[in-house]
Amino acid sequence: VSGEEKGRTVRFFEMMDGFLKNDPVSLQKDILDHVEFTVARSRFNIDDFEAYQGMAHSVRDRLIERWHDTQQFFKKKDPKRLYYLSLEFLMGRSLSNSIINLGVKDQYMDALNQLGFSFEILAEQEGDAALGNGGLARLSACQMDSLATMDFPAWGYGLRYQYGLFRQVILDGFQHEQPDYWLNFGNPWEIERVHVSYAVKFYGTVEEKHLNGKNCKVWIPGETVEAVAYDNPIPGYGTRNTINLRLWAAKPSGQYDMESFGTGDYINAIIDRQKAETISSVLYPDDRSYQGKELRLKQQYFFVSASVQDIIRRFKDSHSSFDKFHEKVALQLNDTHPSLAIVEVIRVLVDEEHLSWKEAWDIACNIFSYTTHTVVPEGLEKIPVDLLGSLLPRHLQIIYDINFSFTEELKQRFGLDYDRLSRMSIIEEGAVKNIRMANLSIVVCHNVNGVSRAHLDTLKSKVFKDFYELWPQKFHHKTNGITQRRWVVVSNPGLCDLITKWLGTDAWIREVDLLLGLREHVENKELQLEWRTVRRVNKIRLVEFIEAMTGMKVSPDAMFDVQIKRIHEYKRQLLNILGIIHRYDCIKNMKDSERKRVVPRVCIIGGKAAPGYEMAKKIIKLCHSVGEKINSDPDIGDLLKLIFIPDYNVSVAELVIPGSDLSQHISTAGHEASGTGSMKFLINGCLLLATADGSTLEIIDEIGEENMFICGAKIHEVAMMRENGEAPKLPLELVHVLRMVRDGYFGHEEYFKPLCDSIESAGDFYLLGHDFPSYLEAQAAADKAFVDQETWTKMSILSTAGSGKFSSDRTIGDYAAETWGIEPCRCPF
Ligand code: NBG
Repeated sequence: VSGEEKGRTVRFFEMMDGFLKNDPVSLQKDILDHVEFTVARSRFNIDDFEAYQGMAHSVRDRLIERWHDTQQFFKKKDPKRLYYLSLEFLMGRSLSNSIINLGVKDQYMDALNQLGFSFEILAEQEGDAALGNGGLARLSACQMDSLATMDFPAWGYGLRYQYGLFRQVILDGFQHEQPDYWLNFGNPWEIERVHVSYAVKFYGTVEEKHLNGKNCKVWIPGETVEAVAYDNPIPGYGTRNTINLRLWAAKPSGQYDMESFGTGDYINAIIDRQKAETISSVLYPDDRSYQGKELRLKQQYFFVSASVQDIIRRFKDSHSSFDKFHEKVALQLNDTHPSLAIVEVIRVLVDEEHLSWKEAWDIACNIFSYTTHTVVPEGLEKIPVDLLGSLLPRHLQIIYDINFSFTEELKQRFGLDYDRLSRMSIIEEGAVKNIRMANLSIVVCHNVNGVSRAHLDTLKSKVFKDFYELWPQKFHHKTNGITQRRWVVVSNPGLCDLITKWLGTDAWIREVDLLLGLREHVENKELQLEWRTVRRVNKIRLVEFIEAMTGMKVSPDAMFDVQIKRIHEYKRQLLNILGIIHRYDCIKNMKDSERKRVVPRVCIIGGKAAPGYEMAKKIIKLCHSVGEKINSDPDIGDLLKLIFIPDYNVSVAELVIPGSDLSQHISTAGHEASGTGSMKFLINGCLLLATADGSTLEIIDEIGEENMFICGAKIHEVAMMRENGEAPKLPLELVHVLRMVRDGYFGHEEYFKPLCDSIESAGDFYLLGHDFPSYLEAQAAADKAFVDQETWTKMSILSTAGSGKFSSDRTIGDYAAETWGIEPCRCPF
């Protein structure tokens, strides 16, 4: 099947430096060679995009070299490997990150300067790889960076969607979705592996056969699709290790059905086969519900089947039995989306490798672990039994077998407690029978984790209560983290240099706890001044970006108050906007003397709404309508501005975060499993205005509540209010603000009515009414702190200093030691 790890090794381990030289002259030659021969443009007439392509291909060569060295080394050492399965990876751009991690940034800068190109302009040519929706997808990208940097023998597996997350275009304040055909101009960061491909089967029937003295199940598929590998090298920082993210693309199978080709309808037969490609064509743009869609299920199985075949093939290359499989392989499920991998492993081991059920079961229970990102039971993924049975008939049998043994175990343990049995069963009975993918995952996985401490509490007490009672030892939390390489070194070079200068070392880029050392200098006036200067430069960069995107000029003297994330009712962008209306209204009613004391604000909101999520789309429109009113009000001037940044993505975040003063993370307590945006702001020295939810609670522990602006009901209070079912009386300020919206102060009163209703007459599920006063207080406290720039700067320095815990290096270190049992395997040269 594969040639990638076969063939002769040509004295690999004796070569110290690799083939490629990294001095500026060699780099120039490589860039120009690629422009001429890879991009096929004349080197005498190169535009920025072609120069970017030439440069990207030269970087790619260096990545490939290290990739080869790393894979050869892993193969020789044969360590236990981690396979990270995720249907989503939000990688963003690769150019800057790659040259930084490869340690060749300065050399490239010199090379480009001599060629007369600006690195910044070339970097701007690259589009984002947006093969994911939101937090879950960016988390997997950060974790890949840490896995590589920490030398872990790991692979990522996912899908190579042809259309990534839609582009958000705003017309008259409304969100429109445009397809992101991101591969249009080629993708220099991937390597197509035509020789690494696997047949993935669908539909058909299962037959009983008697083979080699045993009864076997044989799956006769009705359709076969080919999965072709595309490898995306992920370079570690400060190491030669470069690991792999292997993404699968669907292609028509090489096996021809002579029947249909024989009937004379040659064209239609080909068109039919071509449909296979649709499996990997498009990413589902909803970050929460995927229920009951056949194509989605096909995507899940397609990627899982190819990955499992690949993993087993790699293992068999160097092992003749499965005795050591669990010592060599750990599989991590990023949410339940890849959970069919469990069933696929059992199927392959039993039906194709002829292990006994018991052997296959033991292996599965040893190798799989599962991360959940969900906070409410309704958010858990379910697949209709009929759908799964028709698409994957053999897998349905296996799921029933697993469920049978599991329910027997439950009966032994709890007796005939039918309520419990029906709650915990993998099969949900009802008008439509469903498979509960989370239950399947918990039953098999040896380790189930939430993504923050508070999230684990919710899992234990609510979402997986029954399972926690049964297997308390399975449940853990691994607080999320983000990579300081992308989120400081790449995106905030000014701050990066400043930190390195004051710590006297750049070692914090690998050992982030060293940031604590900044605390010693927090009172130092020189540091404070330099800190402010760096932040000011970033703000000016953001001002220019805002002008380019929206045509609005804003003042860098104002406080930049930012909320960027997916638009969701629970994330409460609505609370933010209503707070802005309140601020606007207050300013309008102030006397001139009072206005002098107002801290000017630029409020920035950005994020995408799932295409079918009406309320979220209304929130976007409200933001625009309110913005139009405020921004064009001459009476307000620079005291208040509201900007919506369209098409929020990783690259936009890289620009906005370093230039923000204040950022908002104001989910209704108990609804954000973790939240990782807050961590990116924190490490960049932006202060947080937040509710006590998800990871915020742990940020409070690290930097102290006095360095943040905390508001809103606590998790247990939310639970109590919900239980009591009483709709709290709305505060007068909020009633007034809602009246303005209802009365058409911002136009579109009919369109906005459901937003007002959700608070005033539909029970205010997200408790905007309850939290509004304390939210305003937290905002007032932020204003007050901002006036005293010295205090603000100290809070900012302490935020960065205390952010170490929230590095994905820490998270990955914890997973490696506590869940996966893997060790670093560092390429020696
Ligand atoms: C998100 C949660 C966040 C969490 C990230 C990463 C999805 C589906 N879920 O709270 O909402 O930080 O996952 O764990 O993206």
